[in-house]
Amino acid sequence: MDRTLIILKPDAVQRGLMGGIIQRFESKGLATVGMKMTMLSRSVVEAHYEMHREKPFYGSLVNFMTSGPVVLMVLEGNHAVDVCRKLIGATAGFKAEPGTIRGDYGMSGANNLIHGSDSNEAAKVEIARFFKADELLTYQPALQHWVYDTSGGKAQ
Ligand code: D4T
Repeated sequence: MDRTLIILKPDAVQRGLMGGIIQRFESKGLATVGMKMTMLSRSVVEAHYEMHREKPFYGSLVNFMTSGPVVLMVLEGNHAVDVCRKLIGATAGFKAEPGTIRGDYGMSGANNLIHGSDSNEAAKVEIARFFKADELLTYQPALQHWVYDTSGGKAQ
């Protein structure tokens, strides 16, 4: 099974969209193996968005991400990274397709509600950045054999 890091950004928390967003991941069949609400420090946000350091929006992005509480989640499932990126939609709310989280809930290219890792490699780094090993839980989701075909001994 693959894992991905999700951040419900400060606008999602302030707008009361946490439940609606989390519901989509649960309904899809992803398992939540880690979740916590916190305020991010500037240093951790700067590390997370290091690849954008030279971009004109970097300063406002760091300010935005540290402006209020966020929810950090680790979701698990087959192809979790790609599945979540599809559910999340294009970066800017005004471009994202209806039916996606950003397409349904957002208008902005900056206040875009949610982050999802963009590769398995990035997910590993990001999960380690935001979660200690003992904050990630291993358990058997009760409905897993209905979400997947597990008849061959593997979830497919
Ligand atoms: P994140 O990383 O937040 O999931 O967003 P994306 O993966 O979809 O998009 P990104 O890395 O290109 O952008 C990171 C972050 O920067 C903000 N942003 C982006 C912005 O404020 N202005 C911009 O012009 C762009 C491109 C939004 C998301």
